[in-house]
Amino acid sequence: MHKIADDLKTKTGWELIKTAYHASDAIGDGTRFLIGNGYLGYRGTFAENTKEDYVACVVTDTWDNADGKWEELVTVPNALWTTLSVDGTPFSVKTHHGAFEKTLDLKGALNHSSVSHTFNHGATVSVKESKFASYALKHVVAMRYEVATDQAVDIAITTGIDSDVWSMNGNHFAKSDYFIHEGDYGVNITTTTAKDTIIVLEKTVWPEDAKVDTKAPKRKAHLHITPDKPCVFEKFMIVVTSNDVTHPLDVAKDLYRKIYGFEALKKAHSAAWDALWTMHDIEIEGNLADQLGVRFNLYHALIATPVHKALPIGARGLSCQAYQGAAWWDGEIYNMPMYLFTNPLIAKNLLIFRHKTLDGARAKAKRLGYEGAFYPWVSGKRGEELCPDFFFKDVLTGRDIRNHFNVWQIHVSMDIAYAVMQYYHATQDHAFMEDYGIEMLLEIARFTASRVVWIPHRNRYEIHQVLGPDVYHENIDNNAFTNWMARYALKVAIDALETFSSETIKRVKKTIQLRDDEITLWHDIIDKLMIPSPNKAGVIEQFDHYFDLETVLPASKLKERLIDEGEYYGWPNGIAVYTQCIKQADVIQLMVLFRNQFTEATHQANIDYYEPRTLHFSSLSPSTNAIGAARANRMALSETLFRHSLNIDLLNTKKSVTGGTFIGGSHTAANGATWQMVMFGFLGLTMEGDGLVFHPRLPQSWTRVKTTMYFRDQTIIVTADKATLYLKRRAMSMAPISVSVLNRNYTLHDTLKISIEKS
Ligand code: IFM
Repeated sequence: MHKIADDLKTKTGWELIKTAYHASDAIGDGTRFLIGNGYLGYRGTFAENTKEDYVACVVTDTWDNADGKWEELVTVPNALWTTLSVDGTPFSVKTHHGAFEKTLDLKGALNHSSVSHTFNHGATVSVKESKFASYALKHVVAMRYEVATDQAVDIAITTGIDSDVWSMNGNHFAKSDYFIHEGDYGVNITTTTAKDTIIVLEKTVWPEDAKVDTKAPKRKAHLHITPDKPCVFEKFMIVVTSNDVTHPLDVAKDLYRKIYGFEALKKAHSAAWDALWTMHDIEIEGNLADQLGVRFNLYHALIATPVHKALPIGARGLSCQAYQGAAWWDGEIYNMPMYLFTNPLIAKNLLIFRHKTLDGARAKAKRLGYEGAFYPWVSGKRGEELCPDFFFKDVLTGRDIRNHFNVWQIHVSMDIAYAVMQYYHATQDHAFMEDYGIEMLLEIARFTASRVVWIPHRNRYEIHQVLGPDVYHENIDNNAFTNWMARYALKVAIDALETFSSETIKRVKKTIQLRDDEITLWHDIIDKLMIPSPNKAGVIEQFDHYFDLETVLPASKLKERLIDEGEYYGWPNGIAVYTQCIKQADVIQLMVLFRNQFTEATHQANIDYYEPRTLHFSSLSPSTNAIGAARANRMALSETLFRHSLNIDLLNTKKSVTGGTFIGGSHTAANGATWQMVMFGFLGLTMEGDGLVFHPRLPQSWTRVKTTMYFRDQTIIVTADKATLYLKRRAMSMAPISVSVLNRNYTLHDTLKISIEKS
């Protein structure tokens, strides 16, 4: 057993094992041991738990606004709720945890827990729970509940549907009616503002000799168990909504009929996960903790990703309602890259969601006096801005703070243009561009052009009053990241106009009524937009006058200035505002996106400058800096930040509740960026022209890393150790791929074995 933390272990890097129960870990463990399938997420709680223990089953595409302020995904009634009593005494993990083990099986995407207790009369009774959110039948969560004993005892199992759910912002059940279906119960819900129908139906499989009282939605079964006759009880929770199908009740009943048992369902689930791991696994030799950390993060990235529909990956995935299950720039910049190179259909889905929400982005631009598509900072289902004007509270005065994420954080539109081009580059999917991509690029360029300002005395365009990725500094001008991205967005729009067939372009131009004078303006902005470039020391200034701000080094020292632990560090008067301390990667973010356009020396100058000034308070930050540091050949720093990022959810290093508000849950950007840290950071992967570039620099302890990637319809197995990079193509009949490794060019026909040893 390899120790990960005091009470966390792994055997093979495929499982996370927790060996002690602590009541205070309820929130963290609910997230750590989460099960999910991109349709729903079921927190890693115990069957007996209730809303006080943060039990939740969060379902995609159920946005509803119950309190008039926050639109969020709904947490549905818990149909797995089950309690046990032994000879009349309630058995609870909270009080009876003699021998305890909780495991997240990453390979099979299941969680197990086992708890045992010796009662006063001498009997030792153990309860084993296994659960999975079926990847094969996305509407089903399955549970196997086993009670074993070393002496004969009478037990009572109570089970039912617990509708008293944990919901962050109001009660979403405007109406909820119980119904009986073949001796089991279901609940038919109508949500508050969306008026969606949600059906939750239980299916119970009792042991043959159970005496079941079927009168109430919470039913009790009495059993006599002996050492050679444990009780095995199975329960299934079926969830279907009117956003999935027209007749959710019929579909739920149909699924009820199709479920035969835990093992049969598990077989199909395991097969689906085997296929997922074939596409996404990264095998690491030499460091078992890193291996576990990488797989744990990939697992959480996968369970957060809807594949059944074009929907976003929420910033907290399906682990809770925090961050509203909405689309943030995280989706394009942190989650999508992995899918680009493993399963581009998912990347396409994420982008189609952005196309579906173009009208919302157009409406936002218009409302604020701009043109084109200004995507929401926090996007709802129709592209409506969900980010409220008042996000944080000033804890010293109790007053709301007007943050401007929803009006000044304009880079989200350009990030989407970047993602469209990354997708196109990786796939050459012309049809996607013709149907969706070009229109998005042109509308984003249009917005960009309407957002720049012409400064006659400087003879240039500038971009004023923005926030870059570092959210602490608001109302800044010429943010390097934003200006670069703006020029990029205009360039790719012009490229699209020049490269796609005139017929397509004519059609799209007509659809969006794009005028030629607009295109002329785009050319002019590309030529004359202020682009912050490296100073003499090679450092790019994050925004105008950033270098004049106070230097506080290391950034962590800033904390000493807090009057109250809960103070917000940013705009307008937070302790970071007049300093160079930043919340998260900003210039480094830019350099990571365009990593091959900067020399190693420039990467070094900037990582050396900015990383010590970065607080890494955003879960997005360590991963980006880890990649930047690897590009800069600052490998020790890169490794530290890599592990910092890996551990965010694994060791639950972030606050779960702040000022009484739940902000816990999985950090899907960090989960998704794990793939990037290995591939873009340690293997130095980028796309260039029609080929791939590698610049491998493995962590000290790694002896080998192996993964499978996908590029332009071809599957490539990538293996690297300290001496060799080994590439093998699966589809030999296709055109060879050009590859550059450590600045030397090769052609990949069948296999390539390249020495990467330092000379
Ligand atoms: O998108 C991020 C942002 O960059 C920092 N705060 C949290 C958001 C959601 O993850």
